[in-house]
Amino acid sequence: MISRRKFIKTTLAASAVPAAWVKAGPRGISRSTGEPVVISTWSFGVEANRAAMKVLERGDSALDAVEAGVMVPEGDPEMGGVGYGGLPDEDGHVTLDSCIMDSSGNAGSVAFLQNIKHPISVARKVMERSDHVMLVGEGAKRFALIHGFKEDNLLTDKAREGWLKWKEGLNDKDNWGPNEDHDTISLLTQDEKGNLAGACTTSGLAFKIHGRIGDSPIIGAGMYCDNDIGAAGATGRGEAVIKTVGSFLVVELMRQGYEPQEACKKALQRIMGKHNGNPSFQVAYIALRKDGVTGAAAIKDGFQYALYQSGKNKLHDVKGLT
Ligand code: SD4
Repeated sequence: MISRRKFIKTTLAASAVPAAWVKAGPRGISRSTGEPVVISTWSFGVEANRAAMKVLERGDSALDAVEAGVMVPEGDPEMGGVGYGGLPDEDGHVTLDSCIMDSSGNAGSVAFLQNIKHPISVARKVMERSDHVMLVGEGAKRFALIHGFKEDNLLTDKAREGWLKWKEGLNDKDNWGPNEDHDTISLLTQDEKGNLAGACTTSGLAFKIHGRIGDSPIIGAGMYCDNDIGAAGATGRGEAVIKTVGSFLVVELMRQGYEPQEACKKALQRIMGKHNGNPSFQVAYIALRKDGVTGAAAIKDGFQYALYQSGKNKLHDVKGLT
């Protein structure tokens, strides 16, 4: 059995915390500029970033900005992975997962929510108008309706056609989620005061089992924000993210002194290590540190993230780790 002394010695060595960081401590991350920053997942993040930056440039909060940003793909019927137009579950129901966190560590979340176009705004209401963090299903919908949200049919003809095609093609190799199109938006912001916020919203894996909830509404899995350190968000195979508490892990690695990029990479390596180094699925993380430095990493090629910083809103390709 490993002795306590040996355990502490080996884990300290393995954590490779930079000496400068040990001196400065977690509050040693300072902010170099007052410039707002927005980072988000996938190519539609460019539009979402634009909406979020508009809010930040007005001088409004990081929280207002993340909500406004992710509402763009949520409201877009052409977007198959988020909100209205999202691909349904195996029974043809569009079920939505969302979470939001502010700079004070407040959090709100909804899961398995149906017929409400902007789940992120319901998540924010849960945060601000209840003393709970997470509401699911019928209860979440009832909460939304009493707060003035309207019911909508979220299943577009395009998504219904896609679902029918999937159903007609069912075979014995089907694995409830053959579709590796990833479309979740995680979006992180920093406002001019230096405060951070994060949001994550999705219709989840296409054609999932009815009732399945992914990582996106789970605080610490799909997204996490700690105003002293940084924020992180996820996209990809939610089950793998939940099992490693992915976004929380990225933030904790930044707390230990890892650069945002390295923190994303290390958190993915945790997943890869549990799948013989080469999982068959995609997971990607984005990170925004308190000093405005960002990072991103993905298991597979094909991941893109959008970064709006220093007046430029650009899409970046990420090379996969496998
Ligand atoms: C989920 N993480 O429900 C989500 C899916 C996703 O891009 O990210 N798609 O597991």
